[in-house]
Amino acid sequence: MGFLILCLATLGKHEPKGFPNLLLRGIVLLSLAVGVTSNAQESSSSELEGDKLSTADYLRKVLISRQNLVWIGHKVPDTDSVSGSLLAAFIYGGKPGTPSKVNPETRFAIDQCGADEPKIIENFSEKTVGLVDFNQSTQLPTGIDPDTIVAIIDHHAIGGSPINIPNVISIEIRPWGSTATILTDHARMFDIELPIYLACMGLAAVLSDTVNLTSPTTTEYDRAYVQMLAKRAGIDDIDKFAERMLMAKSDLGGFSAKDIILLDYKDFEFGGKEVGIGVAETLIAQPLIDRRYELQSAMGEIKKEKGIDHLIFAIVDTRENRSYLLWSDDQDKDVVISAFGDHVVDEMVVAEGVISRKRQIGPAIQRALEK
Ligand SMILES: [Mn+2]
Repeated sequence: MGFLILCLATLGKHEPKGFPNLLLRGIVLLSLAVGVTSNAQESSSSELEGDKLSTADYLRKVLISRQNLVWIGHKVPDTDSVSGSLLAAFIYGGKPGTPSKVNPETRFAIDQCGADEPKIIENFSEKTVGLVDFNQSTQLPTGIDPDTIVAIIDHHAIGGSPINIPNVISIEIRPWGSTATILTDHARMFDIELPIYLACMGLAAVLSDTVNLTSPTTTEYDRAYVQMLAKRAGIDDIDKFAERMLMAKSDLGGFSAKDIILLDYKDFEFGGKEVGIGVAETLIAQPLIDRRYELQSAMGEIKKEKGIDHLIFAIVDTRENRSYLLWSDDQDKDVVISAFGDHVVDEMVVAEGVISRKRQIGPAIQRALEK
């Protein structure tokens, strides 16, 4: 049984011209391929003597032959998870899908890009599944048997409750700004030219996840691929495209408080506690701030329904670069204050410079709960 670790030292030849020589610094790029029966599509030793096999080559080799492969993102979809599933299916075969209805921002991107509406997939029986944009069991769409998962392509921390997968599978996690950036890199490694609509969806995903390249999660790779994708998509004014997308996301007037909390929501496990974190990234925070008491009471209801230990909601003001943290009871208030300090204004903690759930809000809450 072979045990093959592929480090992408060969990636260098694929770097764009003038790409900073940051090559693979801090990139977790590791594909483990172990010849367990279900995954035994290993190269024979003679095949290994030719061109060096990159992670993406290996993934492609393993995945392209999969029957009934579907690509799916986290339970509550966002633009990156939807675009990630479209990109992965295009590169690796299989079908794209979303576990539930797409959010207003993704809808905007689909319309702008002229993409096909991704199908909602709820029945995963007889399917093999590739996961994009998450690795936590708390975010696994209902009905996916971990035994059927064949790959994970992601840019999130392994965190407190990674999916318990019985088989050894291919996992590609890079600390980049979006899953779409990673998949765009894969496409380029294979010299696959993305169709215009898909370059446009990829662009929307990078811009969404990195808040137009301003989030602390942004890397040079995200910047470089944004330029490349925008060129391919024929989008000259990237800032304007990002702004219109963020505006589409900001328009939450027609949503109930409960919907707003659950629109961009993720469950986590920190310090043995079940923790829900909802965020609303917005360019116009005031209407949401005005609804804070309504939001707080909806949070109390959701917390009870889900039976979770903590529920935190953040109004993320991407224009002013700050977040307003909300809670629904004293217990959660203590967590927020311990995580973000005691700058309490109108029953909210205002956290200056905090805009990323992944890099800032989640880790701060995790630290507070694991103290
Ligand atoms: Mn993402």
